[in-house]
Amino acid sequence: MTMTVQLQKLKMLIGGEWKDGSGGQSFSILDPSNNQIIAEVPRATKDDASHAVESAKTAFQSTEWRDMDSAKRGRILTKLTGLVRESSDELARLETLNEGKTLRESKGDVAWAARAFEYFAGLADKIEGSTIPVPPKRLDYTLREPLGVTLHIVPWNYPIALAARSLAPALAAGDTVVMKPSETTPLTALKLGELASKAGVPKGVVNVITGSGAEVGTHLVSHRDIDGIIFTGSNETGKHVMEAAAKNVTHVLMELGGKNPHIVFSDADVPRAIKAVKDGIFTNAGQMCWAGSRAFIHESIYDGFARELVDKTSRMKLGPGIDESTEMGPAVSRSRQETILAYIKDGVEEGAKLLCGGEKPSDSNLGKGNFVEPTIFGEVTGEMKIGCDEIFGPVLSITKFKTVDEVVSLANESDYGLYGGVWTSNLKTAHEVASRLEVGGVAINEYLVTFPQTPFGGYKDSGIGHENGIRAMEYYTRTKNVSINLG
Ligand code: TXE
Repeated sequence: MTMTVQLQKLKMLIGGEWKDGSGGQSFSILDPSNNQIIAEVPRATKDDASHAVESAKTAFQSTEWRDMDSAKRGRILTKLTGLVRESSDELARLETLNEGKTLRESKGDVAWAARAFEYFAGLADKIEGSTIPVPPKRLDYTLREPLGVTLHIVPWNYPIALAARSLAPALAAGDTVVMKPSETTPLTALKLGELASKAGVPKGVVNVITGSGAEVGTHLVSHRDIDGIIFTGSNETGKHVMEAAAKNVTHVLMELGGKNPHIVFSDADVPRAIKAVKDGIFTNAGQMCWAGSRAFIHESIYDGFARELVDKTSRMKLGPGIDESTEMGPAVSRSRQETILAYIKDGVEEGAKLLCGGEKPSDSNLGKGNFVEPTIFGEVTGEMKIGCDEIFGPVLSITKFKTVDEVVSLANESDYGLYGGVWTSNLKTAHEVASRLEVGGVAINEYLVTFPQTPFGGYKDSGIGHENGIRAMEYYTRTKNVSINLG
């Protein structure tokens, strides 16, 4: 399917104005299915970044937003929810053209983003402090105040969903925002900035700047006027961000990588489990922190399971996400494609058994895009690079296990601890494994599920703190204790 794309020249949102970069430079934004330029966005300078922080700080100090009746803030978020829903076709199309994922996935992500705004709209006037029993003739209570100017560093794999995931609670809390989307996928974040203004968010409360991580990101994370950083990305960058934040004692909320176990017991609903194991890794071409990249299958069902999984995987239709018949789109960039292929080569050299995929697709129509075949390895060990690194691509390893103890120990071998899946019809096994997995989230008898109302965060090297749910508000607000002597 071919598609004519009109080149968009976009601006970034600073202090309520749409601006070019002060250095006059721009980034070309590519469609990963063919590497054609689909948009130009400004390349922000450090000055632009400082200007965005200043605008957010002024908007915070002006108190219009943070002291607004919280029910009214909620109504503005409700309006934003409606605008996102009304624009969902455009947003989904933009997301697919920019990130590469299938249109069906983008529609799901946009719907999820709208739900996040809706959920936090409802929470805006329910952020309560407490009264605390203290010795007589005193009153002690706590106030939940907005955190301040929050910096949102958003990655490229779920651009709109992850932008909404942090923007919604920050706005509900009365914070002001500087958002820096990934330089690869800024289009839907810019659109969100536009919709937030349309919904009635005051000028300067939401700033969206398009700049590189190395230049603008580094500058922002060490800025004194940033009160909290919300970062989703790689562990390596996350550690740099934490170091910079430590110098200013800035709060951080981090969601980093994963190498997630997906466990199938012999008493599972096998056809559903096969589909979930396949979707759990090949959705978004495997570019997911919560990808079920390590599947553990009970030995009694392993052979049939593996045969059918490999068969279904080998028949997946690759193509541009915009084509409705596509089952898996490309990697987001040429460099990601190269990294994934290099991991596959390593896996073969280290002795893992390649069961399917492993190459760029042979279809010449896909040659200009960043496609990698969906790939499955057997006989992978935790010592191999492909067994322990987050590949962040369509590469699955499948391993046999015998007992609960063995599979729990294999699953917990990883330094990561983001997410895990368990398939069984035995309630006792399900609960036991869920409690023994060292991960921040477990899905039982389904995979890849998260709601704006359920906490999402990592154990071990996978992150700090929680997004989503009421608990997220603990991060986006500060607690002040007030103690009064009534004697
Ligand atoms: O991530 P980076 P990259 C993992 C995944 C992937 C790897 C590399 O394993 O293969 O990261 O991807 C901004 N200061 N995840 O290189 O560098 C950058 O502009 C401040 C997991 O794209 O972490 C972008 O907005 N910011 C993940 C964001 O950080 C900086 C999602 C993420 O980029 C910066 C994405 C700096 N010094 C990648 N350098 C997940 N948890 O879902 C970069 N950035």
